[in-house]
Amino acid sequence: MQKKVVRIIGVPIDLGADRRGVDMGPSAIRYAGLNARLKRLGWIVEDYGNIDVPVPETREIKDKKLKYLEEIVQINEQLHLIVAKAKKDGVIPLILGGDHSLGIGTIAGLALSEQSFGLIWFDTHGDYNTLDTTESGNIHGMPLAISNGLGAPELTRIGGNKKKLREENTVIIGAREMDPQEKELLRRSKIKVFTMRDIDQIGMKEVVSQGIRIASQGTDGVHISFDLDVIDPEEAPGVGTPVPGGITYREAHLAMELLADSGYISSMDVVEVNPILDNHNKTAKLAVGLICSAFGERIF
Ligand code: B3U
Ligand code: MN
Ligand code: MN
Repeated sequence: MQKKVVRIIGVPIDLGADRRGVDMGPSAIRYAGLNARLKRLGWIVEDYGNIDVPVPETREIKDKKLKYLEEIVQINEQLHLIVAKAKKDGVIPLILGGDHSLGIGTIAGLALSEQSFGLIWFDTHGDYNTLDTTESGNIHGMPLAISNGLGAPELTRIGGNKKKLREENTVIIGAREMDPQEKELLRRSKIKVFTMRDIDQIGMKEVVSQGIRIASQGTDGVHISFDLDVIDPEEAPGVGTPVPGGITYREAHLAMELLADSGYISSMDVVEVNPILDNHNKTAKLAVGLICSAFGERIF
C-alpha cells in the first residue's frame, strides 16, 4: 500500500479571541509528540512549520466589531493558499491553531480544490456570528458564517467571492453555548446542529454516524474542524473559552475513531488549545491523542 502523507501547518494566532495564549497551541501540540506518533502510525509527516502571525501588542484594534480584521485577513490569505497547495499536492492538510478564525482560511483553501467536501465542526459554540450579530467583535466566533458567505466582505472574499461550504453537508457537533441572534441565523440555514442534548439523548455513536452520513453525501471527503473547547473543561482545561458540560474524553475519541473508520476524512483543523490555562500540557496531549485516533490509531 502506498504511504499516505500528512502536511502539518501551524497557525499561531490569538488575534481572533479576547484572551491571550492560544497562539502557543501549535508549539504545545508538537511538544506533546504529534509528529513522532503520526510517523509510528505509518504516516509520512511533512511539517510545514508555522505561518507568520503578528503579536497583538504590536497592533491596535481599529474596529471593535471586527477586532484585528486586517491582520486576520492577511493571515487567512496566506493560509488558504497553503491549504490549496496541500490539496493540489494530494496530501492531507492538518492545521494546528491558534484560534478558530483560521477556519476561514482552511475552508477557503479547500474550496479552491476540485474535490468537494462536507464539514463536521466540533464546537461548544456555533461560530456563526456576523458583523451584525456579534456581541464580542471576536472573529473566532464567525468562521462558519464567513465560510457560508455571511459577514464582513473583507473575510468572505478570501479565496473568491462565493460560498465556500455546502450547507446541506455541514454539521456542528457538541454545541452548548450560542448567542441569541447567532442561533436564529443558524436555524434559518440548512446546517445540521447536534447539541449536547442530542449527544446525551441518542449517544455520540449515533450523532457521529448521522453526521458522517450528512457530511459525506455527494462529497469527495469530509473536513473535520475540531475546537478543543467542545470537550469538558475537567478533561480539557487548556482552551481559549472553557464552558462546563462538554463531551467526555471517551466520547471525543469514539467520534474520531468512527470518523477514521468511515474513510472520509480529507483534512483537519485542531484549534483553541491554550497552554497558559492548561495543566502540564494535558489538553495538548489530548489533542494529539485525538488526532491520532482520527488518523487511524487503534487501542487493539
Ligand atoms: N459566541 C461568542 C463566544 C465564542 C465563540 N467562539 C468562542 N467563543 N470560542 C462570540 O464571541 O462570538
Ligand atoms: Mn470554535
Ligand atoms: Mn468554541
